[in-house]
Amino acid sequence: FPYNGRLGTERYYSHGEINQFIEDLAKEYPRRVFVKTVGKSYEKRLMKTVTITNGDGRRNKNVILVDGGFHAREWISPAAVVYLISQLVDNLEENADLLKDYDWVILPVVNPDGYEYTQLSADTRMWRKTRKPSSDSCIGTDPNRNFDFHWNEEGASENPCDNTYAGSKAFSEPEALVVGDLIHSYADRGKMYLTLHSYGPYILYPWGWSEDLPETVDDLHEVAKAGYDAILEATGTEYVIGSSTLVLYVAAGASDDYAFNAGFSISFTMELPPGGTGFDPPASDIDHMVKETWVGIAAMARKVVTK
Ligand code: ING
Ligand code: ZN
Repeated sequence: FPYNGRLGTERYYSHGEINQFIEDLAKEYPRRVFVKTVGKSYEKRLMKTVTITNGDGRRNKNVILVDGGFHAREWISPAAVVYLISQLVDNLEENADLLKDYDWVILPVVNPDGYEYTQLSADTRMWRKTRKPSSDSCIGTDPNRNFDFHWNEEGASENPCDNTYAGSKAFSEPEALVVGDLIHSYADRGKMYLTLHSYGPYILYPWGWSEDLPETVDDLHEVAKAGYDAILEATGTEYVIGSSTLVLYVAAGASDDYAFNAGFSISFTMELPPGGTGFDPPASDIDHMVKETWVGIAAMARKVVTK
């Protein structure tokens, strides 16, 4: 496959390839696509957002914030984010409604050190956390337990060797802090926050820190249901919708709770379906999985922009 400025769905890509892809898009569409380096991982990889607009030059539109790759082994997440970026950029007319009053700000790989580590060998393939040493003998913190909202209260571990280690303090991990800062910088105009994980299939909304449901649970459910319906119709995959605590387990310090509390009135963790043994869908599954995910995300965004 000669490189045409797009990443296909035939394989998974490295963090460097994904960064190059968004840089190339910004060069190709200098009025519509903007790349910004928003931080560095512990191992000094550059964390870049891509902002996709319709190019009308209007400032301070509403924002839909999307990220992927929190957890190293969940490779289908960055793959789905890459596909979403291509869809928004290449199908401007079809998606005009999604960009008219909204800019999309996207961070494809939140945990690049972990993501690269899982690409090293079969032995490291199932790594979940970041890569900063957290004690003499153990490495990594769960970035999705490291946010400064009810941090470390429930469903997180204080043992640095555990997969859900919350960190030495809230935002001890540079990667989580980058996402926290992004959430804050868009909080006043942020409408939807979407973070892609695997595996489910679930569309999860707050709260994750307690069994309580937000007062606006009906709004959250309505938007999630739009994604559920669209995916069920397109492929037959049936997602489960609900609060993370009630569908899965209580887990404080996650990014969706943080974004919701900061002002994103719609905030979801989307857990894509399993593949392979769970976290490792074969490359031949990427194409249908990322297309299905885009159908759901587009339907949810459509619900948000017409609200
Ligand atoms: N699942 C999420 C996790 O971080 C989650 C589930 C999402 C819990 C949001 C709490 C809040 O454990 C995966 N697969 O990472
Ligand atoms: Zn995850």
